[in-house]
Parts: sequence; C-alpha cells; structure tokens
Amino acid sequence: MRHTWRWFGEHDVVALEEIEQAGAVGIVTALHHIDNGDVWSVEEIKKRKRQIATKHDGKRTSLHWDVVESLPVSEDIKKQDGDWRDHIANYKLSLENLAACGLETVCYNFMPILDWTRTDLAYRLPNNATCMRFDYIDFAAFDLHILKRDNASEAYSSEIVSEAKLRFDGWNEPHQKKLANNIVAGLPGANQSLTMNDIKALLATYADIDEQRLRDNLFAFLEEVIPTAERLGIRLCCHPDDPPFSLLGLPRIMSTEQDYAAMIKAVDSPANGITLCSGSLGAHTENDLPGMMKRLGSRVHFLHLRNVVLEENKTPGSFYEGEHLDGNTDMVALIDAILDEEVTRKAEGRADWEIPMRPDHGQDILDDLGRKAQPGYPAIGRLKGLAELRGVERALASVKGIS
Ligand code: DNO
Repeated sequence: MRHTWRWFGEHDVVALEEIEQAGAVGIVTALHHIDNGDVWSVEEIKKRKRQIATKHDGKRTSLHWDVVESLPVSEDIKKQDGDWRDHIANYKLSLENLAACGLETVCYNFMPILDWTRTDLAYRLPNNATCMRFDYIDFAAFDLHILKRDNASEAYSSEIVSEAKLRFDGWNEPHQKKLANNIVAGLPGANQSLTMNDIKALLATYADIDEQRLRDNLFAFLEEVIPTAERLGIRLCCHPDDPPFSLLGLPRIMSTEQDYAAMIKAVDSPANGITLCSGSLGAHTENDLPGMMKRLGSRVHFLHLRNVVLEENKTPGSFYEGEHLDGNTDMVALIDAILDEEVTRKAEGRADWEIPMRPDHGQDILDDLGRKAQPGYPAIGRLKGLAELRGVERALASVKGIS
C-alpha cells in the first residue's frame, strides 16, 4: 500500500513536517475553498502542489499529492436540477486540469445534503481518549424535536421515538445547539456548512427523489464523466455513505456491496472505481470488508482504513470509532486481501498496483487532546493508526514472501 495522509491545507494544525515524521509519503487533499460545482483551475491546483512541496523554512518536503479527496459533486448534479449540466461540464474541466497537473486518483461521494455526520465529536473512552460517535437515538431526537422535520416519526420505530423524546426532554438549550451543530455544520472535508434553515429548504428539494431516482442520477453522472476520466488516465473512486443508511428520510445508495456491484456494472470502465472505506462500510452489519476487497478489489483505487465498534446490543445504528485494529472489521484479513490484490495487479503489469491508503480518522490521545485538530483528524491518533496498519502489512508481506 502507498501510505498517505489527509491534509486540509495551510490552516491544518498538523504540519507537513509532522506528516513526514509520521511515515506517510503521499498527501490526500482538496481545494476546499472552491464552491461545489465550480471549476478547479490549473493555477489553484498548482498552488496547492507548491504548498505540499514546501516546508515552513522554505526547504522541500518529500511529499507528493497522491489523491484528490474530494472533487465534490454538487447537489444540482445529484438531483439533476438547476445548473446540473453546467456543473457536469465544470467537473470534466476540473478533471482535465487535475490530469494536466499529474493527478490521477479522484475521490467523490453521492450522499444527498449531508456528507459524513456524527452526533458526538469527543466521546470520552474509559482510558480518557476521545473519539467520534454516532448515536442513533440522539440523531432521531435531533430529527424529531430540533429540526422538526415533517413526518419524521415515520422513519423510526415507536421505541426509538419514545426514547428520543425522553432524551430530548432532558437536554438544556446549549446541549441541543451543540448536537445540532455537530450534525449540520459540516465535518472536515464536507465543503459546506449548513444552517437548520438550509437543511429544511434542501430537504424540500429532495421531496421527489427516491433511491431509484438518485441511483439513476449517479449512473447518468458517471456516463458523462467516466469517458473523460478514462481518456485522461484518471481513476474516479466513489466514497461510501457514512453512516451507511438513510438519514432525514433521504435516500443513500452507496452503502453495501450490492450498491457498489451495481455501480461498477452500470458503467464498465477501470476509471469507475471504489474508495473502500472500512469505517463507513463497517458500520453496516452485513458488509464483509475482506470479502468485498476480494470480490471488487480490481476496482478499488483508494483505501480508508479504520474501525468502528458497533453498539448493536444497545441500539442498532449506533457506533463509535474504535482503534484501527479493533472493531467490526477484521483488519488483518482486510490487509491480507489488499496485499493479494496488489500481487495480482503486479502480475498483470498494472501501473496502479500500489493502492493509496490513508489511516482514516484517529482517536484523540496524548497531546491531541490539547491541540484540537480537525474533528477526527488528530496527529498522534492517526500516527498510531498508521503505525499499526503498517506493522500488520509488513508482517503479512513477510509471511507471503512479498518484498
Ligand atoms: C470523512 C471522510 C469524508 C469523505 C467524503 C468523500 O472523514 O471520509 O468526508 O472525504 O465523503 O467524498
């Protein structure tokens, strides 16, 4: 695997020098300041490349921009509404510009309105570390009593509705505000910060969009952009829904192996690929990550390795972000399948045999607790994850006789 690290640009409190020390060789980043739907110009892309290559003291880093995460798909494209045709033309132009600057791997997602979301950004663990958590009942309480979405109760069982009411009744206003902010304000990389009114207005625009329609719109988007990507030598890779189930009554269509199999079949090109995020997909009890890697591996262009601890016994749908090796995904088996895929690619002579991987998220530990990096993206928690994942990789490679 090629070890990469997500960096949010010059305002990231984790410095490039630290990323080098952590042992990463590649950078994953995006032009977060450009509005969704607009073109990424060659000038802006080159500027980011220069930033990645330069340390604070002006010397060169050893880091290379490996993956774009994400080139966002606008809401208009997802709905085939408003300026969607212009946005598709802009998307193709951005791909042209990225290819002209040497970028080959481009991640995106197709989640309506909300990108990834959590209810708690600093859930305290018994050892005093903190991590991110998604509590299904808290989310329902937000939906039913803070957002007050029309017909929201139809989305939940009667038990969840009454538990959510009990919880909500026990919250003071600051607590309600904090929860709402965690959910709607946009986590790192989401590229947009929404207010409650924005969410309500956006929800109304999705009234006629069910799962089938959203899937048709994804496939239509891919039919447009994949030929461009293929011609440019760009590998697009779709990130899964996080969490992998419907939220706020909205369809989510990239949550399971079947969803990915259907996407790959719809537009059959090596440029139409997958971001295998073991944390997002692992929050769905039925997803078998090592199996997915074995069956869909040839199209996996980017890996996010992390683990979630499901709280199924307490509440289905609730989970917290565990240490990288412990949780719902058998990480050793997953890395084993990844190494096998790399061996196959090498034998086939594929130039992209080495798959970029980033240690996804991390718990806040040690000095992270005071540094306050972007939620989910602390320096030491991720460094620990990367070190553990590399250890497993090195050990398995040695057993397999891979150099
Ligand atoms: C969360 C991230 C997501 C991801 C996008 C991809 O940590 O994995 O924000 O970048 O969903 O488009």
